[in-house]
Amino acid sequence: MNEGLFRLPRPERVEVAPGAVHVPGWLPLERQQELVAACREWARGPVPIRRTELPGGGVMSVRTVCVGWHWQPYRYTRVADDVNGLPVAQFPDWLGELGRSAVAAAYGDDDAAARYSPDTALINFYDDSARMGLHQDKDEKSDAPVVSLSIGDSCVFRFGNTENRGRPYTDVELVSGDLFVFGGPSRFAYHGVPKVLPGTGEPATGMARGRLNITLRDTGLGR
Ligand code: MD3
Ligand code: FE
Repeated sequence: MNEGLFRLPRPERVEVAPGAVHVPGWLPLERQQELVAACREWARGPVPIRRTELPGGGVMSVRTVCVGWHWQPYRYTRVADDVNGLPVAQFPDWLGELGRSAVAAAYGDDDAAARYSPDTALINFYDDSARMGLHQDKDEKSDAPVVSLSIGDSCVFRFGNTENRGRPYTDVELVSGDLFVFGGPSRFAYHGVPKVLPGTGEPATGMARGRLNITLRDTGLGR
């Protein structure tokens, strides 16, 4: 049904839970292309993109590179002592500006946007089989919102509750160009990516395959 004939309309802004706002198609194609190019550079170094090793001996299926601060389970450092011992790339001013526009678009609150000052970006690359289990992000010492930008293949994003990994949760399809902001009561909710939908991306973004997710955060660790 509906295949190749129509595209269902996507709403402008959906508040999935208090403080959790999905803005479909927020990033124009040119902005997606710029981000893909920037992420490609960061993926080369100074700290190359890699699968993060977990303290329990596991290895994450997504590949991650960080900017501003380096995340390792379960803390942020300036130097990637779990990879090659080098300091991560600087967090550029333009990325903070992008974060402020994102908060303004999601919340329609110019004061919240002006106050938003992320100091780190975590960039995750998903191949066809990569996933992220349900988890909370609580290594940041700030309750500032997390801004998430998706590029490339679509995925199923699972947004849960703040209590546990179980129900209730809501599954949302995240498409290339989508923005999601998680603040307020949603900042410490469980969330994950149960699957990527291979081949759904538009190669013109610069992503021939796979999915890229960029999250902007304030570590609360200072400059
Ligand atoms: C809700 N990344 O890097 S982005 C992560 O698509 C992470 O790569 C997923 O979860 C990804 O930690 C999901 C959406 C997201 C990111 C951070 C959140 C949702 C969040 C923090 C708090 C609540
Ligand atoms: Fe997360």
